[in-house]
Amino acid sequence: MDFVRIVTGEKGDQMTDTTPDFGAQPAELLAIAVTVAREAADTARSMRAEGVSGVTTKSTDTDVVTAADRAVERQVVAALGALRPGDTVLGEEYGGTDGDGAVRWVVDPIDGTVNYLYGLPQYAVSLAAEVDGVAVAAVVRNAATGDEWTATLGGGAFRGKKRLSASVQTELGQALVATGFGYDAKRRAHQAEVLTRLITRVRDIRRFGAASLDLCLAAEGGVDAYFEKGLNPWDHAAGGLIAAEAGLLVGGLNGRPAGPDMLVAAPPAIFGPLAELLAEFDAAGGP
Ligand code: LIP
Repeated sequence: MDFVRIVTGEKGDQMTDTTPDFGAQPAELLAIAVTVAREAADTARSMRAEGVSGVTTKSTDTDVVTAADRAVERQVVAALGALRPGDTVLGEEYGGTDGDGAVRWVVDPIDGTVNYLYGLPQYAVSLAAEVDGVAVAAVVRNAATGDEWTATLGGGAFRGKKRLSASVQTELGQALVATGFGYDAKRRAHQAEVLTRLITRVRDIRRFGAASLDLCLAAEGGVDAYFEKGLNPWDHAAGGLIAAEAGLLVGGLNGRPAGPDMLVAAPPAIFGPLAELLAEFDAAGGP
C-alpha cells in the first residue's frame, strides 16, 4: 500500500489540482470511521466483559477468532452499508463485500485477538477508508482503554485532540523497535533468527501483539520504529496512515511499498539503515 497525498494531489513529482470526487472529503470519511469504530469498540468491550465465546482457529491452532471478532465485523459492515451505501468493505473475518464505489473500507474488528482472549488491554478496532488503494482517513481505537488515534491524508495524526509527532531518532543503535510474529511455527522460527541478529544492533525490542496499536505507539514516539512480516491490509491500513501522518516513513524493503512480505515504519534518518539490515537478514523471506 502506498501513502500518497491525494488530498493535495501530490504523488511523487506528479501534481493533480483537485481532490478526486468520491462523494466525501477525508474529514467526512473520518467522522464516519470514528462513529462506527466507537460503536464497534463498545461491542468488543462489552462482549469481553461477558467472557470470551465462540473461539475457533484459522491458519494454525494458535490463530484464534472469537464470536466477538465476527460480531464486531458484522456490525461495522452493516453500519457502513447504511452510512455509505455502494462503498465496499474488506474485513479480516468475512473478506470483501460487493460494490463498485470509489471508497473501500478496510477493517480489523479486533486487532490483537490473542490479547483479547487473555484479557490483556491491547486490542483495537482498526478502520481505514481507502481511495484507489490509498488510505485517506483512519481510526484505531483501543477497545479496552478507549484510547483513540486518527489521521487524514495530509491532515496530520492525532491521539484524541493531541497532534502527534513521531520519533526523530537518528541512531539505529539507540532505537527502541517494536515487532510481531506470525502464527505459523516455521515462520516464527525464521522471525526469531532475524531477531537474534537484529537485537544487538538496536536499543531494544518490544512485542505488544497488535500491529495497529504498534503503529499508533510509533506515531506518538512510544517506540522509535516498528516492523513486521506477514501483515494483512486490515492490520496496517489505518495504523500505517497514522504513522505516516506523524512523520514516519512507512514502506517495505528495497524500495517496495508496505505489504505482506514486510512493513517498516521508522523515522526518516533510520528507515534506510533498518530496512538494509532487515534485507541483509532476509526478514522478508522465509516461510
Ligand atoms: C495480530 C497482529 C500482530 C501480529 C499478531 C497477529 P490479529 O493480528 O496485529 O501484529 O504480531 O501475530 O497477527 O490476528 O490479532 O488480528
